[in-house]
Amino acid sequence: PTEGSPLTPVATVSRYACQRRTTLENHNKKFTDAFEVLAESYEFNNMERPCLAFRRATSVLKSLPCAVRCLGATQDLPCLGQHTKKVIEEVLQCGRSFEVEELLSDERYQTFKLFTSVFGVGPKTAEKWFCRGLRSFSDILTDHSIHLNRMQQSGFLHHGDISRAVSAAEARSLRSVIDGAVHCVTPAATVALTGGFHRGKEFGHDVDFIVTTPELGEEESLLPNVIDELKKQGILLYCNYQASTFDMRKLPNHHFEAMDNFAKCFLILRLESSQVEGGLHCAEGDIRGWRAVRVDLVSPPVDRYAFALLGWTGSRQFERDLRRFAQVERGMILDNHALYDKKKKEFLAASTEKDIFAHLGLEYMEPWQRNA
Ligand code: DGT
Ligand code: MG
Repeated sequence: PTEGSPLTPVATVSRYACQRRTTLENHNKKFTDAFEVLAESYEFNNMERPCLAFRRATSVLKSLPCAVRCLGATQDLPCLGQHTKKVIEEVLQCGRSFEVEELLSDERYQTFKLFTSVFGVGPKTAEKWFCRGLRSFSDILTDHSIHLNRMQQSGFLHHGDISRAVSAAEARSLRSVIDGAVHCVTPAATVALTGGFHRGKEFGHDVDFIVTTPELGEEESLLPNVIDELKKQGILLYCNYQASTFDMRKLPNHHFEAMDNFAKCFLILRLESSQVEGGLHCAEGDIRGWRAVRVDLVSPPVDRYAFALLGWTGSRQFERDLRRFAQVERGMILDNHALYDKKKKEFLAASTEKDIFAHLGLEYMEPWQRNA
């Protein structure tokens, strides 16, 4: 039998992304690209369940070691419902899905896609603008009854640059920029690259870092000082700093969509072309000599470092399933701050990511295997 035929015995695929090693090599891109459009469209319509169903299905197909070549090959796979199978069948037969094609040319989908590409604009704002009959950036920017917050103003100002992907070379260069600024203000502090680049991605929409201090409590002044330093260097184009609201007595929250309570800042930085090996990944920026890049810094207390690292490394689907696994299979609550055992009524401490996998009774997975 050929690869992917229903006669080939396949090892059972777990319902949880945290039990599937998923690298960046996706053999089922033609299906997962279609699913992504559907998931996004449901997200734009505030329909969480079907949105998550398509995200889960995407993640299952991404984990497979080979391409799905017939519908029969999907029969033992978890998380694939009728709707997803119908799309797979269409793609197998016609090379495309008509439902997806229709969405891609749908005015509502296109407008939401455009509006949510702006930093600071989510589906709710996009909906508000769409309902007012706005369809383009110029519609928004010339409508004086629309109030843009500071984040959205910067989002529009730098849209050309920050809507372009950040390359791994640019992420490396930003790492030395952040390293420099952090060590200038706190020599003992540590900087770790996290998010998609930590999982080995070649491109990302931003660059994420975790910074902390070896001395508990010293992290409190870290980000404000780093921000001052970046300002002094003249490379801070936008900054939204959120002080910590972390309360260690509080139980963790298994809802992934809630952001964590660590001190963090969402930045737009100016990256010089001369600092990037091979130049910028942004043609306009290369001519100009610099580009704007989105950077997130999060600064947990050192005793929560492992939880923060695990939570910020992603992928989002990996994180959702890690929390769901903890809750459903282990009776534990996991978030970016802590792990709590509900039966024993106790917090489980961890100083490395491996400790957390071990508490959960999961085999350890390297960041590059978490591309669910
Ligand atoms: P990208 O798009 O190339 O930047 O891809 P990622 O994986 O770096 O995604 P990003 O930067 O949006 O988020 C990095 C990680 O941060 C993500 O994998 C999990 C965490 N994170 C981001 N947003 C949220 C959120 O709303 N809630 C929670 N709990 N974690 C989040
Ligand atoms: Mg990222």
